[in-house]
Amino acid sequence: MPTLEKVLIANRGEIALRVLRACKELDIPTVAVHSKADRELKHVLLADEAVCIGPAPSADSYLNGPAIISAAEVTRASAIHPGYGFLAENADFADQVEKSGFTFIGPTADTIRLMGDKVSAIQAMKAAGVPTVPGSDGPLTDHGERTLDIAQRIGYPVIVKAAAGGGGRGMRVVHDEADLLSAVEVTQAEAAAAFGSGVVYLEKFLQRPRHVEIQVLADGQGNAVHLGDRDCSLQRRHQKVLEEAPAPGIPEHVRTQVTQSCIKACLEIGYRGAGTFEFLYEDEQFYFIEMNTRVQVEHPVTEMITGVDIVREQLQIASGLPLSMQQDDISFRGHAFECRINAEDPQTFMPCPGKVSTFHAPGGPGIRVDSHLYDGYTVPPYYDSLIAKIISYGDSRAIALAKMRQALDELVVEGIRNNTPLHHDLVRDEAFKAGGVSIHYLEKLLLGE
Ligand code: MV4
Repeated sequence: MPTLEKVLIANRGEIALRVLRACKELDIPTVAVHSKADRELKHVLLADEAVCIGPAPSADSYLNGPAIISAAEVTRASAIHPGYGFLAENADFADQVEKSGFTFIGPTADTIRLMGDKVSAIQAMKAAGVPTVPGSDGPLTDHGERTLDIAQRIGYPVIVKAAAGGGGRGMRVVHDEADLLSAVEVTQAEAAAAFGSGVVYLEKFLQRPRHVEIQVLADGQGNAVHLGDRDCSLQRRHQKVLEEAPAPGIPEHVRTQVTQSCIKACLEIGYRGAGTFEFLYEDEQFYFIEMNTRVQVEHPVTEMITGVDIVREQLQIASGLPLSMQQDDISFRGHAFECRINAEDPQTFMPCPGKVSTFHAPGGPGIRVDSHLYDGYTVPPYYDSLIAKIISYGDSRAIALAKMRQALDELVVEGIRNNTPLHHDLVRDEAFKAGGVSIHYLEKLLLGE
């Protein structure tokens, strides 16, 4: 049976620990790479080998591709798992990893490049029959007439997006024809400065959508499955706060259509690895906006309702094995929530790094905690503020939510401020309890309705 000989984990925090656990369960030796600020990370202490790859700032460590590849060479690792963030969706890094003789645990560099350009991603998906947002169906090529015509055909409001953007960066909403051309110019200039590409495109602006995404697994050998959907609508400033699976209230025929279109798209583009199709969902319709070519923070809610270990599957696919399951083998059962616990001020949302004096994780049936925290660990100020993910599972949405309320009451994080109070309020919020709130709900709630 093919297997990976040694995996280098090119990440930190909870996801590095998650990858380490999956490797250990498959008897794959591990190499942790870490910055000077991360010597005390839990996965660094648990890995078979550890290599310091640079100073604390990400740019000098977790974003330093050559340093990571050198560490793989020195330790004779055979594969590199990028986790999420950092270099996970950097096509040039994936290319360099493969050209240096290592396996990149993810899709091919060409697939990452295709999806990194939102215009080519939308075109590929549309060609495969995935429903997309009415829009320019390609880049805006001039500064006038044609752009105005496209917007008029779509109907206002429209949204101008940078092809190299994504995740909420490089977008501008336009409500009136009079503002369109200047908005296009400003977005082009900002995109050119931020991403090195000023290519922009137009979409109809959906005013009250939900964010619903579809998880897929594919082996690049002609097999692809979906693992259902997740609702990630509760977000603040494009940072997800609380996710759930399945997305509540989606009619079964609508769900079947969209998941089937995702599988077809995976097969048509020869997708390999774990992936997520991001959709906006409004009035019982799905509209594709972007595809993520990595494992996502919120993958555990899907694991809870399917029993599939997504990181294990990533490792197996990267080793060259065909998918271990067919669609018929996957069943969906129950409901799961995930609360992201961040080291941040609960009022101002400013990051609050520092020493965790006490960490008590909640437990009991149906509770999972993905966290690298331990008593005495110091959260460094240099990185993302995610310190724990509390995941609850129950036979029904109401049961999973009741379990989450109890889990949050049991959670103890002392020494640093964190956003547990926000989660405490959210899991008791009447609109959230009813299910199906839009992407704007949380920010409106925080403003005091
Ligand atoms: C949109 C949209 C409305 N209409 N596109 C923001 C993040 C990026 N992934 C796409 N985004 C949006 N695209 C159209 N045509 C609204 C958003 C959006 C959003 C999307 C998902 C989750 C949270 C969001 C918050 C604000 C805006």
